Amino acid sequence: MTQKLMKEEKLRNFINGKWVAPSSEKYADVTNPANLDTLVQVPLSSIQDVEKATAAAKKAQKSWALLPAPQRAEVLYRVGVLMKEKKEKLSQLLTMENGKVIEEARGEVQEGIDMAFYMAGEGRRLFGQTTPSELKDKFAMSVRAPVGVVGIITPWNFPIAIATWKSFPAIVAGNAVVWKPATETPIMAFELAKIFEESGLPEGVINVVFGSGSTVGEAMIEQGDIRVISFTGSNEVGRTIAGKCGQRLKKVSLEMGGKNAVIVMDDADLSLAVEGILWSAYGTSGQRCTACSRVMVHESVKEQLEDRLQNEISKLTIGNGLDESIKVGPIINKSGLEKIKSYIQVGKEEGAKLLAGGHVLESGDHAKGNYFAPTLFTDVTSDMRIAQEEIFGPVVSLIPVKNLEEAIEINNSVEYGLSSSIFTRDVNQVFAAQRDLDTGIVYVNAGTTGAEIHLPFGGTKGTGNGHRDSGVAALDVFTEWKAVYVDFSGKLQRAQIDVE
Ligand code: UN1
Repeated sequence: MTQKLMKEEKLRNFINGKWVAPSSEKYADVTNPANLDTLVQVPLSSIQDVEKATAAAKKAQKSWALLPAPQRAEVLYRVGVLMKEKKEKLSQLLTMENGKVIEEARGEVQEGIDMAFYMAGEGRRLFGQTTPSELKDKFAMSVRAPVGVVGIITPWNFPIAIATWKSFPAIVAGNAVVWKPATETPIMAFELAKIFEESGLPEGVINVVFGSGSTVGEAMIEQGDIRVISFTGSNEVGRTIAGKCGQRLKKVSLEMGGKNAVIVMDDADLSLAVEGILWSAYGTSGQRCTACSRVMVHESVKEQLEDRLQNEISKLTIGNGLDESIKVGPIINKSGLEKIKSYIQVGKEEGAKLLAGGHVLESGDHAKGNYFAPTLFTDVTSDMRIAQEEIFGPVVSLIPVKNLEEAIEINNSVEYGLSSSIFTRDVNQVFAAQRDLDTGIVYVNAGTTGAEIHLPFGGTKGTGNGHRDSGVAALDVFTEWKAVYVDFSGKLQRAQIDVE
């Protein structure tokens, strides 16, 4: 099926501007989760490939950083134009390798295009600061300096958008990149690398090494010349990376899980709330860090909300996302499916009431892929595991609450703090909620998904370690602040001492 869109059967690493086979000569199959067809083979690279990529990046970075930032930005601008030209092809390939429905795939590619143009603009800003000196005839400023070689590790659930959130700010700031994409979704990385090549980006500025986290990811952390690791993925892997980077005093930016909630107050526009919940809970089959998996509903509208959600869930079409009429695509792989299934059992044992779904879809066309029925539990209490742990699938837990205070307390009781939302028409509740919800992203009268690329993306507590992807905040990950003092007095002035 990919034949129409790409001719390669085996992908290659992209190192120093060349397409090269992994030195291990090992490959794994990449499977379309909608029908289990094999799409391509992805290299399982070895440590040597990471070493080569790092050396190439180190060599390329110096002259790349000397190129004026507006010129670096022009390359990114061309990347954006090329992505725009190839948007439909990229979107179709994305649906094939990841499973998300075509409308969402187009949205994700658009996120990458937006990021290219946004970061291209940043090449003419990269603002520093001037600060008055305490001494006469002395000028003081803070400028952003590139870190050098940076390592990025990207997940399968947003294989192109998240890659752009990390690589574009890195590049515009004058860094060179070693990039390990997820082995489940290497096609987006391959296509983006081709676009970089076509855009005229000098060789070695971006290097793509495909392979496993335990070999390629670990080797990246081991490389002394890689000064930053930016990772999006699971909490468990993120904690391991943080530990290893901490040992080596390597800067690390982590973006991990979520247990995101929608709050529905008694004065909410219920139709809007239902739409918001459906879109953010079952879109991407719940496989977003931002996906809604809890709904705190005011007890006075609980039954109405349950009925409406049940009714709408029954209308959701589930299948191969290339078909424009499909609303919910497959789960990425069998182990994802098993994990979701196990949480259904947990929810039942904990005493939650199942209102919809709760099973794998195995008949007809669904038998060929990894499909899970959109699921709704109700009468959930906040202490249940299904209300605390990230499931990463289309499973929502309704938790009845008495007031906003209780809803906020429950929202904040989980280990994560990525995204939250409130549906209400009361302006006082809006402002109280945006202040008190302990998450990096808060929505009012919208679901928990749909972050825009020019705002900071990330969360509090177990979601990350205080850094942010995208937005201008991303530059903080990929630059060092340098304080520069220029003394034009012609004499040696001693700070703190020669102050009159
Ligand atoms: C993710 O799930 O890791 O806000 C990224 C959103 C998307 C990005 C999600 N723009 O849902």
